[in-house]
Amino acid sequence: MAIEEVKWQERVTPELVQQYKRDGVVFIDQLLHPLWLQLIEMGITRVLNNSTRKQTFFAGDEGQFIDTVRNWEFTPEFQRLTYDSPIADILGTFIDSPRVWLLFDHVFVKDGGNCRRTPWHQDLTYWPVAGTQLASMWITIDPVPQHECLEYIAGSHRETLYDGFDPPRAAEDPTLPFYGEGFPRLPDIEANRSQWDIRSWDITPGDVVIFHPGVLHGGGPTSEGRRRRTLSVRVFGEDVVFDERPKSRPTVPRTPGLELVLKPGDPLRHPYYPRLRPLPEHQLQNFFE
Ligand SMILES: O=C(O)CCC(=O)C(=O)O
Repeated sequence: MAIEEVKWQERVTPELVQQYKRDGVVFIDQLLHPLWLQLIEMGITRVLNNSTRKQTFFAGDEGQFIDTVRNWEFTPEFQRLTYDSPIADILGTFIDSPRVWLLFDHVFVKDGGNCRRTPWHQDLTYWPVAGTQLASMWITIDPVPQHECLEYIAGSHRETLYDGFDPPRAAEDPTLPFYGEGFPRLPDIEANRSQWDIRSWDITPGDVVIFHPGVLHGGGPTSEGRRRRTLSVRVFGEDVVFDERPKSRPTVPRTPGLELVLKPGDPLRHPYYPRLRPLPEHQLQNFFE
């Protein structure tokens, strides 16, 4: 008998979808089957061994904080995950879009000693996109106690979009701007935590956090002896369009040539963004025929 998939349709209720729209973030326990976590672990291992696109934050610190984006093209485990698992269906339900495209995959690893907090930021600032149908699923394959969990500010996706933090200068000041133009500078949230509606959870592998890229989030430090390996799967739906960002820095991930094909306001359709739902024709072949 085949192993049973998690019945995600019973867990993703209309109330939860409403909560996502209001808060921009929801936590769902044990939504992903352990077999998908195995696939993610294999994918992260391949990425760490192969990717040349790694960025290290806080250079010189004892702990390592690596982030690497868009490894999907050469990570078959991530392809199988995004085509075969219910992740795209779940995110499609939250963004209310029958068609779902992958914006990109994003791996974060904190390892080898104390690792600082990820600075507060909104992902949307770094991406050349606009629209409402956007969501990321943050998946950890290592347990994360609440005091080391990523933190989210409920409702902030409906407020100001700030400039990003600047990864190479994050140790100096985590509010130093990424572009330095076009957006207001990040507020010092750490200095005034009580003024913000901060959410976080104790996380066991299999639990997920689904969040809107306009939500302010940060945190997730790791202490001595702990390792945190996470994958964020970022998707978008039908109303998302190409949008401009200040020219002072490239957007994330780098997409050379995109602006030669798309102008601001054009639907975000490009080979950079594979469609996950409905499944593309080449994924529908019957391998048993
Ligand atoms: O895992 C982290 O430390 C950062 C995650 C994050 O910022 C994201 O998924 O957008």
